[in-house]
Amino acid sequence: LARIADLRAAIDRRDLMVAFQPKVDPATGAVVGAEALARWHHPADGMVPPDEFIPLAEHSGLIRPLTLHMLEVALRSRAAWARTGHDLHVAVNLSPNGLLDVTLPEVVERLLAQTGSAPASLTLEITESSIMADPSGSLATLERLHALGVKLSIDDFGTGYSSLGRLRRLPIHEVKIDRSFVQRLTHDHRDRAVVRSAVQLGHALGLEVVAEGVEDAGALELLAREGCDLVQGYFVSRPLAPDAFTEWLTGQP
Ligand code: G
Ligand code: G
Ligand code: NA
Ligand code: MN
Repeated sequence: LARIADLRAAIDRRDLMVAFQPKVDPATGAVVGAEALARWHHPADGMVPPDEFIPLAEHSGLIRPLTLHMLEVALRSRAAWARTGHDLHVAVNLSPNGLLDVTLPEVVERLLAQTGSAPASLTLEITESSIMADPSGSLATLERLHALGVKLSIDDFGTGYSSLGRLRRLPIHEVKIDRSFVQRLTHDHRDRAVVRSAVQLGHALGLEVVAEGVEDAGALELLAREGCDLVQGYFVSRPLAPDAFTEWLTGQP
């Protein structure tokens, strides 16, 4: 309970930090976007991992203010990068019950206007399992977000059990191949087969395909060869604090 109060205070005081991890084109190395990841530095206990505080936020009614904070910081940061000539998109994660919040599309629309952001410069990452949790409820929200021009991405793709038929009917722009298939790509021919068919399936459905968890040069090279559109992972860069991310961007071609 003390943790919940501390998390609420951190969100209210805008103390929740955002780390950014770049998404790059594996064929050219060009930086195309960045994913915003929440970071919480607890005043007494130090860094609390998101795997702990995101579920806590979900169960204590704090996920909505947390998500709004992430959206606001992500969009403001994106605007600042654009002013220095780096016109990237920014991705924010939605929690499983985020899609059940019927006010989300209005809130997103307002934040886009306030930060002067084009809707297509925002990607919302949604896990496969959260869509399956309430297919009809989440579809309505997804369609309204899609109508705004915001891009939708299926995160952790391949770990859920969404049918291909359902995937085809969702108003999504991107699938993000789960890192469990990408991390050992160079060593495991089965993972390579999974990644190859995920890229082909995504493209056949007109989607962009992103691979996360790229940890070595071999994986990057294979993904480029398979025609994967974007890659993300420690080999390119770890998630970086905002200042470090800006500095990293400056060093890019
Ligand atoms: O890289 P990292 O350790 O930050 O992320 C751990 C998990 O927490 C991932 O599943 C990631 O999607 C999730 N996560 C990180 N930031 C956010 C956030 O702002 N909102 C939600 N819903 N999940 C997040
Ligand atoms: O997809 P999701 O939002 O769950 O992924 C974000 C998580 O993945 C974050 O915890 C981030 O720190 C982590 N991550 C990012 N790149 C890599 C990587 O190359 N390897 C591993 N193991 N984790 C990564
Ligand atoms: Na994500
Ligand atoms: Mn993921």
